[in-house]
Amino acid sequence: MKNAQIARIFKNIARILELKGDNPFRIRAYEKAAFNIESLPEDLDAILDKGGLKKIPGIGKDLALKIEEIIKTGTLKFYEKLKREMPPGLILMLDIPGLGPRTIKNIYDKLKIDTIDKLEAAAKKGKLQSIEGIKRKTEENIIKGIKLIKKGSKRTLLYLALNIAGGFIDSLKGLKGVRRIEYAGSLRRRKETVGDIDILIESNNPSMVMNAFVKHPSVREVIAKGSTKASVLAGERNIQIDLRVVKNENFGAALMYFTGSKQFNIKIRQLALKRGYKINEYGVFDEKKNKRLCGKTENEIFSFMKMGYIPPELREDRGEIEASLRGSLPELIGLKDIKGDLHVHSLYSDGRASILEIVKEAIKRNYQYIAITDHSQSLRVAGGLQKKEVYKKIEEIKKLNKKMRGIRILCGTEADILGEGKVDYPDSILKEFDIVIASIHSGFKQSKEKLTKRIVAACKNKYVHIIGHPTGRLIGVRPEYDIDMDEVIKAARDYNTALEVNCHYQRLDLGDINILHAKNSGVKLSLGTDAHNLEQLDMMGFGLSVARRGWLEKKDALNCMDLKELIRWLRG
Ligand code: DGT
Ligand code: CA
Ligand code: CA
Ligand code: ZN
Repeated sequence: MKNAQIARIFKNIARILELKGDNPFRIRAYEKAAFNIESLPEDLDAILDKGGLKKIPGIGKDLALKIEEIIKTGTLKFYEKLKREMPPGLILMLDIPGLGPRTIKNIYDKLKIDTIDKLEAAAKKGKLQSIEGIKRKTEENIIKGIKLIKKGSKRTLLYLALNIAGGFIDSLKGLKGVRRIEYAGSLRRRKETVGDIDILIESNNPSMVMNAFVKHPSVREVIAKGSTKASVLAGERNIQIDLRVVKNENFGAALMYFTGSKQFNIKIRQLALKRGYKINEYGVFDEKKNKRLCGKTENEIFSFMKMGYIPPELREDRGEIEASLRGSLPELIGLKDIKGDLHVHSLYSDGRASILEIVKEAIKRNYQYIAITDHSQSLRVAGGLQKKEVYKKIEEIKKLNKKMRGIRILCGTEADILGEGKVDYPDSILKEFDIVIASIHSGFKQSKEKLTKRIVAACKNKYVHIIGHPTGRLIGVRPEYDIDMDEVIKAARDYNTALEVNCHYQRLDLGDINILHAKNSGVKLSLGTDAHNLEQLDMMGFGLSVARRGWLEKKDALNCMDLKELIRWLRG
């Protein structure tokens, strides 16, 4: 039994429990276990033999016993029983945006609809309206959502791909004879979604590497296996992984070639050709003299081309080659530049951690400040704070600030932008916060004009510092809402309001191109994890990836200011 299959069973259990309306913590435990198992560099069989199951993060006694049962019997009684209670089509329906488990169950109970195709047909005929809470508009959204998942399912979110790829890297890097190992392709460029995973290895024993690769516990199918190239399908999503093994002297050239992007490669080659050289995946060549000039490292190639080193995140042919030739590449923002997280939810609203717990994590990360930005009064489903609770929170933070050394807690809110562009607290309360994010959480389907007006109005509000997740997209699940980004950027610039780079792996909002556009217009960006629990504070890394792809520099981001400077900006 492969790890990938066991992960799939846990994932499915989580989904069935979701349909049954089970305890959210229990559901989350199964999801987390599945996620961790997928990236394990070692077979669960082997771990079981060593008695190490419970050492896997997220695996307690109960789950360890379940893993053991699956390995020993090939199945899990608990899962088989659950499956009999729920048709497989319903589980797939959970992926449809805006369609919750309760409604899915209702549709099934009342209309006997148990596949996505049947659901689509019924929505088209207007038959779902017999279900409570479903209107014509809901049906249209369901149809749109089905289209989106049918199209979007081919690409994988960056964080999932990194998790799977990390498991392979961990197990392969320990092999004798593996000298270097790197991600290539869109994963190395940290694109928000990847089509497939590319891995490059330097080794003088390719056949040994190939054998270990196809035997990795996450592999579900071997598509091709040659002497230096192999492709497999891996993990619960069956994502393709391409592996190439090259020699030391070719590594740099191969890494550059397989990192791409394709457009970047084409331009670099053209540039070389103009100068009388040829670049391919083996190196740089002088064709006339029939001589190889370099290619051991990427640096060698960039210097040969008289260019500065171009970070992988920039290699999209968006002007980086020209900038590099001119010596004017941006100095990209990095983790070391981040002085604090500006979007975190606590127990006060729908977060899972107390302010003190969050602050301790912030200290571990060497932050100078952390903004606790809970939801506002109208967002009752997410525990939005009523007036009285706001004052209680202000008091708690005041006390903590007196007690804690080396960190400043900013009392903030993520306030809703209401229907007409008003912010969800009166000025008398807004002015009490150190920091105010304003976000849209309702009316996604309004006209472009109306949505744009709402955000522009929020930018104008003198108490609003940041517009949260400005486009509202959920990658592969919900498209951006229809707004005029040029107008929003202009308003942000004119009223000195920052736009957020929401670091949540499913949002990454703004995305790379909008970040670049905002930066070039002189708008400040603010990185916030939108963390709802402690582990999500690590999502800063994803936000940094997308920020780097958007050419963001230290000077462009609020969170790179030190505390004094930030406070001055917030008050100014
Ligand atoms: P993906 O997988 O769709 O997210 O995007 P990539 O960029 O990872 O594309 P992939 O996996 O097809 O190929 C990896 C790299 O190999 C790509 O970024 C550049 C290079 N490459 C692949 N095919 C070609 C090609 O036809 N011409 C050139 N110049 N480079 C290519
Ligand atoms: Ca790829
Ligand atoms: Ca590939
Ligand atoms: Zn939000």
